[in-house]
Amino acid sequence: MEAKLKINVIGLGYIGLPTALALAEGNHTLVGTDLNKNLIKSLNTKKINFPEPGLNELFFKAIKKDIIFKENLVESDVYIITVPTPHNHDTKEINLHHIFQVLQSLKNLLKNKSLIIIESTISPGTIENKLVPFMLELGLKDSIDYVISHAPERILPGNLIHELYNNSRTIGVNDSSQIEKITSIYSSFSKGELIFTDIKTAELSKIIENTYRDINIAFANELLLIANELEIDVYKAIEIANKHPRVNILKPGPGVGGHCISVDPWFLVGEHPKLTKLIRTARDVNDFMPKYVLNKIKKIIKDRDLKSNTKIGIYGLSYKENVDDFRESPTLQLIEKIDKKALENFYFYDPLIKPIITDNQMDNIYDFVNQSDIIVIMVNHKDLADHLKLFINKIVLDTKKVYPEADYVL
Ligand code: SAJ
Repeated sequence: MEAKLKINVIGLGYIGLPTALALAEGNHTLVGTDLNKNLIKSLNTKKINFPEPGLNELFFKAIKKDIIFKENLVESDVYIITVPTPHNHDTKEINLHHIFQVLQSLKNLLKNKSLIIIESTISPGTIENKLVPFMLELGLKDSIDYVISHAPERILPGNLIHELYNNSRTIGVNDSSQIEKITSIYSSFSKGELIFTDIKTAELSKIIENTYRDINIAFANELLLIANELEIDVYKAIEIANKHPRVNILKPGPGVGGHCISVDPWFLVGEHPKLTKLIRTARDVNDFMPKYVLNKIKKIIKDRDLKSNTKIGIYGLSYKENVDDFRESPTLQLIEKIDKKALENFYFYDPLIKPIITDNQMDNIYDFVNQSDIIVIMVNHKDLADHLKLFINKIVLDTKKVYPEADYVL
């Protein structure tokens, strides 16, 4: 039987929490840490605070296995770091602040070759050029006081549990003596293949997965712009093209949001500006889409000779369907582009987003629809299908191609 390890998962967000829960189901002893007091309180009173199919069941299984949730780090054999790595909006550089903070707090807990696994997305070269030197300044030597590995997550919000258990995983580690231990950790729940490589290759592979998707979505979006100019249905053209055995064009839409696909490619652009023409252009195409939605709204108002104070209801604030995450969402990008004065004519509704994140955000779909002359569908939440009948006498712009009765598609 494999050795039982004590594992501290640090950062209990979309990735950290499910990972800690899945690990707790296996043979290891689990502590989940987050500096958000309210989150820890809620977990300790057996409440999960984000909607994800299957997560609740997993949570209660982990509780039975005595998982502990705490605000502080706990001395362990393994530390798995799953804190956010946002990017700086102006310079596009990665912001490692949260990781540095965790490493600093780990200083007095690390013993002979404690294993640190970074699951957070980091740009290629981060461990070698930034984290190892940071640890050295703290007086900690790589491969003596600790060993570091990079095991980027690969899970899709909305299908998180299935992908957590079934996706293959990339694991970057430069010290091969750690492979057995890391295998015992991830194979305790993952049915996917564990692909070991060096750290820098693992860092790059994660970024290019999301960059690949960004470029492909940008292609679909550019096709939409072309087809609209040609006055043909882009969805039909894509459907036909996709019959080719080696063509699989993605779906155009109102833009790309989320903390992954709309962020990670910038790390490459920021660090290799001369080599990333295609990647940069794809980002620009996707970033243009919310503005294109806004232009379309203006055109509808003009073509229909509507008043300048026509009320516009935007359905959807999250970055995609059935998640409550609104980071970098196309709707938030659109809001940034609306003139301050015109903003008072816009209303926003999202059944999954309870905190107030913008002006004129409504929490009742009936009031929202009543207030609006034009409704713009930005996100295809499951809730939408139940309420489409309310839109019947409204002018509807559908950016997701989900409402056959819509007056306009993007
Ligand atoms: N989108 C389109 N058209 C499409 C597909 C997506 O416009 O055909 C938009 C979505 O509406 C959304 C954005 O792109 O705004 C991103 O959504 P997504 O579902 O494609 O991906 P994420 O950001 O939820 O998760 C991604 C995944 N990466 C890849 O598929 C390569 C996931 O596997 C990663 O684990 C995750 O990023 C991450 O954490 O890096």
